[in-house]
Amino acid sequence: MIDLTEWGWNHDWESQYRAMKELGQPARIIAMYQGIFRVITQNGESWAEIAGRLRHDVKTVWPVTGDFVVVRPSSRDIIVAVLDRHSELVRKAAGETSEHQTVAANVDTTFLMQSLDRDFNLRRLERYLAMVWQGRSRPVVILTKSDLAANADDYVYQVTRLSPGLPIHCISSATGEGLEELTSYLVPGSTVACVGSSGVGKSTLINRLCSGVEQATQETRGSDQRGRHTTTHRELFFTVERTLLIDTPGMRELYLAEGDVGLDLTFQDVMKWADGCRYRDCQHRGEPGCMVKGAIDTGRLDPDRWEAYQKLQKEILYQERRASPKAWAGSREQWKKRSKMGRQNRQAKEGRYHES
Ligand SMILES: Nc1nc2c(ncn2[C@@H]2O[C@H](COP(=O)(O)OP(=O)(O)O)[C@@H](O)[C@H]2O)c(=O)[nH]1
Ligand SMILES: [Mg+2]
Ligand SMILES: [Zn+2]
Repeated sequence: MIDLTEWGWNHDWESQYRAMKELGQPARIIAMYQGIFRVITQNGESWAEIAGRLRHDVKTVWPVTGDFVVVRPSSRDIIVAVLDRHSELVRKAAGETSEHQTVAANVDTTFLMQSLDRDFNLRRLERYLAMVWQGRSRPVVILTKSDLAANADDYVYQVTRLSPGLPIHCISSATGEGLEELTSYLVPGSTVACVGSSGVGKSTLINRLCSGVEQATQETRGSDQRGRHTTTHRELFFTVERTLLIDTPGMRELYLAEGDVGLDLTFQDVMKWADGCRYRDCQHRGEPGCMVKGAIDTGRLDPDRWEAYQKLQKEILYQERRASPKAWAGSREQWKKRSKMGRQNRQAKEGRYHES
């Protein structure tokens, strides 16, 4: 018998599941591979596929690694329900599509990983941060391969300037430097996902943190719907501290899906300046009393960061328009209304909004 609480099951999941008890038993997805899933239930690991009924329901949330689901035992378990997620990591799928790709679900902490040899890039880090904030998980920046960098502190400084208060660690899986700092995130029963470009050292780190438990490269064999044999990698692992770690596929480029909460949280400094502009619909293009321009001119706001913010905002709006063209028919008006509303919400939250 397996104790699912070790796999992150808790009272919240139990109360969601209570209404679905007659459907089957609870399970967590530990890997996915082209339509088949590796799941863990109280009886151990097995293969599962999604119920035909769910497959054709447009409202179905497609399960991903980290999801809690309800399965009906069968020769291959059948996934009959997906429990509501408390967090998720979602990006826009690559290419000319408005489809989303959920990378992992029910992630408490996300390790945003960049390596100090070639990969370090603040603009990319901003993208990842926006994705993590948007998905309601907690970001921790991990700069990897510190053994290859002579000036690791410079990089840390750059990230600190980007977002004061953001946890950041320099590590080396080769020498072990900094690894003990990460143990504070390895809370038993919690789930941590590693995200970042291919080659930054995600799997190597997971192997280190899991040493003696499991190997991140361990392969499981099964067969897909057409009966072909497939080899897949597990994506969810146990650390020594009984934390669950999710290895995500490296992304060459990250495109953001809809939602501007993540963007606002990632660019709090920019938001703060923009909220101070004299005119509420300031376009920050040289209007009198524009705080954004003022901040850039006096060196308090990095023009590259301002540009990055605008670029990501455009990208997200483009996504939203594609996703629901009707809602965006009066596009320009929507734009204005929307940015105004966002601003009023923020100001209301900070308790300094006055009707003017
Ligand atoms: N020098 C050095 N190399 C590392 C470190 N961590 C990983 N690597 C190497 O970087 C390469 C990519 O690592 P991998 O874990 O597969 O990256 P992933 O694609 O993010 O999973 C491998 O050759 C690793 O041996 C490190 O801390 N220092
Ligand atoms: Mg890997
Ligand atoms: Zn302005």
